[in-house]
Amino acid sequence: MAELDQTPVAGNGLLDRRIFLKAGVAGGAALLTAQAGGVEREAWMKMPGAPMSDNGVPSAHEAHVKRLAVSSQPGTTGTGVSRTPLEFLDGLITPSRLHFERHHSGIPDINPDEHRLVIHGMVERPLSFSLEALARYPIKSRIQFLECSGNSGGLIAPEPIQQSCGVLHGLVAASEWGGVPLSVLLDEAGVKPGAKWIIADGADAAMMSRSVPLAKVMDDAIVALYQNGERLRPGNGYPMRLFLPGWEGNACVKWLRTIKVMNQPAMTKDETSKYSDLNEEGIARLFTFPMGVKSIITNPSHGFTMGPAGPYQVSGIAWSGSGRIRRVEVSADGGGSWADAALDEHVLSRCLTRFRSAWRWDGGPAVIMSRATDDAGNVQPTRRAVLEGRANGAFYHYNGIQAWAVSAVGEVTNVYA
Ligand SMILES: Nc1nc2c(c(=O)[nH]1)N[C@H]1C(S)=C(S)[C@@H](COP(=O)(O)O)O[C@H]1N2
Ligand SMILES: [Mo]
Repeated sequence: MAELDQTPVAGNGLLDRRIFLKAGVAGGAALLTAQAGGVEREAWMKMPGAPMSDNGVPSAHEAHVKRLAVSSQPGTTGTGVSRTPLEFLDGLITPSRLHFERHHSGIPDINPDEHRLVIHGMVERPLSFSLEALARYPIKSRIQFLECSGNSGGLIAPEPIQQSCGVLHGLVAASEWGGVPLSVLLDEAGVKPGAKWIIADGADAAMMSRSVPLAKVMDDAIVALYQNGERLRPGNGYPMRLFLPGWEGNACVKWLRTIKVMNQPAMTKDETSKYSDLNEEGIARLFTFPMGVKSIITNPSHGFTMGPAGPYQVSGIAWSGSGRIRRVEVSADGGGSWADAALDEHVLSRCLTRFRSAWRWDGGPAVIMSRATDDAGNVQPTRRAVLEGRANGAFYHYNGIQAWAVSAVGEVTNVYA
């Protein structure tokens, strides 16, 4: 094993991120004590294994890795959320089965042969597309995040809520989204002069509808048909959804049914009574579209129990609705000092970026935090800065720095630092 320089680079034991370029920092392996002659054959090597299957499922030993805090409002079938279990995941892509869900009136059972996407309003030629017709257009695919504007809203509570990372922050996920650029479809319909917005409607009972500026639509919006290489899952909008890279999840209308081209926003219920941010004077800021720069340490996080004092990997995700993550810093002394984390190889625009730091935990109390900066220069704010000037109870678009406390017995909890 290579000799590692484990001189701290920031307070309370943060080590150089370059340690990840070298092997064996955590030293978790057990020494092989088996006698010469090798390892025993395990029971599962002594009989043929299980057959193939139509659909892959995770190992039964990983059954605890599932969507979290799945809840519907009383008296409804599917008005609520399920959350991505961030603390059990690594890498940047969220498995489709664990992608969070947010439905305002459950998942419609759509027959793809009967479903149509209609483009109308201020266009020369109103058009109607079947799924089959849409799927023949050139598909553009990108790996990008989707985040609900209500994500992390629990962090406005006066006292830190003791819940897992996924329960607190799991309304975010990243997928490879594949679909037809909406600009291609609108060009075909012929947008009339003076048009400035579109109104997107969903085919669910809630009739989710949102106004989106035409500039964004023509820039990079897609009608997504594919998620991680397969057709969308019903809960994520099958057979088609609007996907707006980096913009709040709510505007990414699922089960997309109509696009109306307009010269002004529609001021729908979903963008006035909800998803707008109230300031302390009681004035709502309309349309907070791009999601702010943000990062979360997922491991260790609330509910973890540390092992013995020694070297640990601190890992998490960072993202920004404005572009790429340029930098993530990690602190182990409650923000007193910071050191750059290593970023995984794939640093994509408007995507989750995995970061890792090496930390020598000395076995004493510590507060670990992460702070992201994007390539537009936006720096993730403190919790205090996010809450300043906000109305009481305004919880949308929370992107404050998350702190986890590690106690002297190694228990990890949610704290405000
Ligand atoms: N038609 C429709 N679209 C919708 C919603 C909905 O309830 N109905 N929920 C919105 C919200 S609030 C979010 S955060 C995202 C969630 O997408 P997901 O369920 O695929 O994670 O879809 C958005 N699009
Ligand atoms: Mo949302």
